[in-house]
Amino acid sequence: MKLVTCGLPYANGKAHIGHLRTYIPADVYVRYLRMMDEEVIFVCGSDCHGTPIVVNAEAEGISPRELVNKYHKHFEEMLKAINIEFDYFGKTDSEEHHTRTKDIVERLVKNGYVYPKEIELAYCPVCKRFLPDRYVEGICPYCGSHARGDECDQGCGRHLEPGEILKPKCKICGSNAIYRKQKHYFFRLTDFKEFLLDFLEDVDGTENALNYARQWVKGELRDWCITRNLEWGVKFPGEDLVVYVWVDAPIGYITFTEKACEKLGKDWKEIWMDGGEIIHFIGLDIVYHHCIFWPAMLKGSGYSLPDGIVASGMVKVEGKTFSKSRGYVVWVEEDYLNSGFSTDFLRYYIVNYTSHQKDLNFSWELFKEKANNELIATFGNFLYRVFHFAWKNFGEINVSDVDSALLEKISETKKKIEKSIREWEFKMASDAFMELAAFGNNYFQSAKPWELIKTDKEECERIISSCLQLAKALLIFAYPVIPKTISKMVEVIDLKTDELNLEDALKLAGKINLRKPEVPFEKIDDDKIEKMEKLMIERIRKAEGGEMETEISLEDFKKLDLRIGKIIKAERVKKSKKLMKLEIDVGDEVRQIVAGISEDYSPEEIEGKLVPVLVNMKPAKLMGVESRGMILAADVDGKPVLLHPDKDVPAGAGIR
Ligand code: B3M
Ligand code: ZN
Repeated sequence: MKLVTCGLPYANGKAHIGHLRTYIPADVYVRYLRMMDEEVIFVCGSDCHGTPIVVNAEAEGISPRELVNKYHKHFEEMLKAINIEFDYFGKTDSEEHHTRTKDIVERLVKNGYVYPKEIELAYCPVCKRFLPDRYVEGICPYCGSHARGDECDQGCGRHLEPGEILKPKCKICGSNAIYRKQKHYFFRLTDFKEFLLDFLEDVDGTENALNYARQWVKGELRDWCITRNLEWGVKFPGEDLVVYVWVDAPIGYITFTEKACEKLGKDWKEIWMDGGEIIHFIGLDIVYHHCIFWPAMLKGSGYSLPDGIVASGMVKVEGKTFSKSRGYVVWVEEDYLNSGFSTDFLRYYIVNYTSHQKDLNFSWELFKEKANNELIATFGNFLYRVFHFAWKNFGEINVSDVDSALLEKISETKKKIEKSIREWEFKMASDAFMELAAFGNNYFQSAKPWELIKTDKEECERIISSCLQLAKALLIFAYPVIPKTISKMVEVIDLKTDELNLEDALKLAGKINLRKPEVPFEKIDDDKIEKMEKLMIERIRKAEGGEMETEISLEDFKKLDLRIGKIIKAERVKKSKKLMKLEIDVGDEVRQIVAGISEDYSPEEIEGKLVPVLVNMKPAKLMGVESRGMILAADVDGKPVLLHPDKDVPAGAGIR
């Protein structure tokens, strides 16, 4: 029995493309394995503990439990929408999880791998509390970058031990923290150096992860502080402390396996106690935890070790490093699903953009091209043409005689896919079926069945039979990547997705009673992509502007030179429906200002009126007419309504 897991999302925020970068390939992997007759259990769940949760809950003004429930539900919905089908998607704040974590910690204690030690911890004298992990920010002692409590998130990426961060500041109130002594518990990671070196030689997985980890272990290992001053989390036995979130989070893999097995009528111990096969899919940023801490914990407590650690490369958005705070992000719900794009487009993009280990760049333009040119014009086109032709001209057809060159091609593709999957090369697998579809298009095009049907119906039937066999193979090969579309398409030739098997791609389809096919995909139009790009630019701009966007200081406000001006003269701008040229006395001079009020006011009715003016507006030319300043008006459904002072005031009176 094989277990496949995905890194657990923190239940403190919404799903984004960074999550999918790992989850979609893992889901694709599992679907292929199942079509290769492997028995696989696939689990994941919400990471509910640690300061990432507590700090965000505090910021949202709700309890950690409320926060966790909210985002857990969100993730469940997103996974369902994207067709990522875990056998179990759990939560680490469940009772079973507390029990399993307690068991492992107690075993580590019993086996002599845990010891207490007094350490200096960051403490906020204003908030009067210790500052675990994300409660403290400061400087990374290794690279000098700005870092948060337990990780150098903006610099070298190292895990930081409590007390290591330099110039600590309280994240909540901003005061300088001081260091104070307190007793904590440590795991003897240094005892595992030899074990880890061997483990990292033997374990399967992607080189990006393993190479890093080997370097770290060859360098210096330090014992690991595994307790924290928090209320929320799994209690450390006998103390008023909880275990560090990175102790309990990976144990979630075990808890969730137990739950999945309960559901499926299997025995979880076969995996975690008797050495079943365990494969972890993770992001590059959590390699240290999965290749070093986790195997040492498992070894120290007598559980089975992972057999494969597969790390996905990093994510870029429109060419820039993924960053939620800087706006380089694609939100699964808000951006993608709410815009109505087919989820299969995104699955294909993520799998097919590049090798699993390399950086994936998400660009809306490329997204459109890949969907329109590859999935629609190549893949969908072949299926639809063949199905439609066969349905219209034959209805029922017996696929018993298939061109041997075609069968050969199908067999080659199948081998390529099997090999790619074993090597974690999901792009190669999807390239393989895309090439087969292109081959199919050529075959159909050069055989010209639309002519043959008139001249040689028998030959035409042979050609279409061959094409149908190819179509059947394509449905099977592509199912793991684009399951939603394929579930719909298989109905045309009466297949069932839960019975699909790679071997069947070569078995002759036999008698088929065709159903009328639907068009497999809807084309993506330029407008929609432009809208997405605009949205992205807007978000980045906002992020750059930072605070300015929402709140401005009195200082900022004082930069505006706002005065009451008197309209001396008004005249419509020639050839413009909207614009009116105004001469306005702003106290010390008369300004020429162009305003978009011609549709709503006549020059006569506004001459002599007092209006507010932004005097230090950058000069601009509107329809070739210079404008120095801007009049302010109320905006009522896009129509301007002029504003006038309550009493008569002199031109040039300031506005505060
Ligand atoms: N929640 C960290 C992260 O999302 C963490 C993964 C846990 S995997 C056991 O980066
Ligand atoms: Zn650093």
